[in-house]
Amino acid sequence: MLKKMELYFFISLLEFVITSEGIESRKFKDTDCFDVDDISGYRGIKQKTMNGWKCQMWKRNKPWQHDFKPKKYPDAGLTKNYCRNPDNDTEPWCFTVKTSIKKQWDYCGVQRCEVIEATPAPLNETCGIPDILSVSTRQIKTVGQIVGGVESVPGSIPWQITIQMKLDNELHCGGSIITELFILTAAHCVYYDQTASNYYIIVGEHALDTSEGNERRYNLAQIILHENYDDMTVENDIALLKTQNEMTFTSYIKPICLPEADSLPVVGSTVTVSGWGVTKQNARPLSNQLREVSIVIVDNNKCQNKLNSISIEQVTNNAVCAGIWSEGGKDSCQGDSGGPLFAESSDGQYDLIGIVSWGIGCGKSKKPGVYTRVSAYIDWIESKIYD
Ligand code: 4AZ
Repeated sequence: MLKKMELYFFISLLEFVITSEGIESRKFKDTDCFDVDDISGYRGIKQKTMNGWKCQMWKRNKPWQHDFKPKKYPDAGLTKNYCRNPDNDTEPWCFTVKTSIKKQWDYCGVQRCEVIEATPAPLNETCGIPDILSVSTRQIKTVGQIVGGVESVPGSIPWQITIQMKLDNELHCGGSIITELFILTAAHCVYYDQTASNYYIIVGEHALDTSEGNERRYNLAQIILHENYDDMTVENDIALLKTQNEMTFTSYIKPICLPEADSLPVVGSTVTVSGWGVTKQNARPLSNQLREVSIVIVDNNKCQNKLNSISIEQVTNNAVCAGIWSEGGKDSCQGDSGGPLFAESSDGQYDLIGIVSWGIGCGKSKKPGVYTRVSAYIDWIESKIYD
């Protein structure tokens, strides 16, 4: 007779699930749910409570001091900030990072294995947490010689991808992983050739000319351009790429979180932009290694006033400008387009703030780079992903 765990494994291999609408094919991991007969056995990667609040790291005492430490409960799977059940409660739970409410913890709403529903994997379920850390804390990394940047630690920006054209196998643009099937990039990267089969992407990449063993290549099934992309003014410079196969996440391949819809990046806050673009304006070749640079969010009105009168491309309220206003010297440049502008949020996860879009030259004083503001397009992204 099959033992229980073996039975679940067997069922998950079949990739079928019974719902009220009958039997549907659906890929799910056996860790998507918890087993009522092994109440503390959930080892999935949900890291939010049922209200959507992020979980506190188990080994930390901030914001809440507690006794459920990995050392004290070595068999409870208290890894990172994953929902767990070390005290044999009725279902997995976690302490929350929310300090504005009295409740220090809450249930995560993990489903029981028998009643799992056939819904697509939600956005932001687990995202924006690299396994591999950057050399120094990104917020304070303001020096270095991308333009004016530094080489990234391989794997420390696991959402960064390259878009290549099959015609020449050359790097064409950057992009960011947001789910197992979707990449977010700039519309101008794929506007001139909208045939999905002419492109492929590489994930887990660092040095373009070296096979380091972490890279994977995926073909594209679909290119979804924003309907209102304007190639003259470069407004709504956003596109989704759907891969033919689900990407397998590893330490080198992970999605980034999307910011809260309609949130505005804080003027003066530090953000990071990364890519294999040129390190000087009009200076080929591209960078062989992935590079990154820390820059600062510029006031949108100030940016519009400065750039809109001297450029056909237009900064709108759906864009965000970033750079080092007076000095210049740090910027994205040719080849970085489509790539991520990202920032660590208060809960320690990285959010995709912007998409490299355009600029007047690179690294010039008072000419910050212009990025598509991702928070302005959350509804659009969700409508396409859950289509
Ligand atoms: C480009 O040509 C490009 N400084 C991208 C970003 C910026 C400039 C140029 C921003 O792809």
